[in-house]
Amino acid sequence: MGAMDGIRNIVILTGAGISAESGLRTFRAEDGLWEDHRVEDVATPQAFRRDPQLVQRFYDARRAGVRAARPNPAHAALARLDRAWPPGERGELLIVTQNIDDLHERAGAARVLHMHGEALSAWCTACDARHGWTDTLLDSPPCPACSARSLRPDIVWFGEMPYGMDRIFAALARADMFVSIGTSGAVYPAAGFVQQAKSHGARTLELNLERSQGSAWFDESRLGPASELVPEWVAEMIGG
Ligand code: BJW
Repeated sequence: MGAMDGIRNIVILTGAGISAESGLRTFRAEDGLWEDHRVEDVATPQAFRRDPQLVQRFYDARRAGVRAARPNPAHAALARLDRAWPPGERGELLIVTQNIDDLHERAGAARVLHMHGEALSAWCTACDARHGWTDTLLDSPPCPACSARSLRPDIVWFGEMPYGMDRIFAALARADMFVSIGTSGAVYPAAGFVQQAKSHGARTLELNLERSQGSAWFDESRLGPASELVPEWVAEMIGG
């Protein structure tokens, strides 16, 4: 019996490392985003209240970076797996991404949940509507739904509740396999997913450039660039 036999339900967690080879900077590397910015100056609700222009400029730049980036072979491989793993036949599959880029979707993946929000979305704190957004938010444009000038980046900052937690925990409880790709394991609740999945009996695999903080929780760690490791793993799952 092969190592992948008996696996039906898969949960995949992705982080900044999967988009690094698309030219998007990670957070905690020496040349990472937090080298130029203190987390508490740009990624907290307090920062947004204190200096909205600084935060809007930071996310305007991120939005432009996301639009200029292209999916890499790791995103493409996960999209292949998504297509080759139909719910009725093979099992459930969910790509939970901490990334705010849309590279999974642009590679063709459908079952993607953005737990930390999306760069190309704006959220109106007056009427709670969300709008696809590609331009600047710096000049306080009016909300297309209610006209209030209350749009903020649709991003989950520190201290805020990540999106989709009920759906994620339900998927982790049913998972036969949990795979973590390109994340340092520094930020909760995502960093705790491996333990959740493991406690429900899932096999756990990490694909990362270096060992993550939660590395000891994984049954297996494969170290290297996502653009190589992810296509290799997907080929093991579905062939080709
Ligand atoms: C490669 C590679 C290549 C490079 N190939 N690999 C204990 C329990 C629960 C919560 C807390 C807790 N202690 C503190 C908290 C609160 C806090 C937290 O976790 N703080 C920590 C600092 C300790 N968490 C929160 O506030 C969260 N909300 C919350 O907890 O609500 C309450 C709650 C509790 C319990 C259940 C449910 C809810 C919200 C967190 C919001 C995070 N937001 C950010 C910024 C916004 C998005 C954005 O601007 O883009 O999200 S922070 C930033 O870190 C971003 C990322 O999504 C996130 C994770 O980073 P990631 O992706 O791991 O990147 P890096 O750079 O750290 O790592 C990259 C990895 O890739 C490295 O390992 C490289 O080696 C590797 N790599 N190149 C493969 N080519």
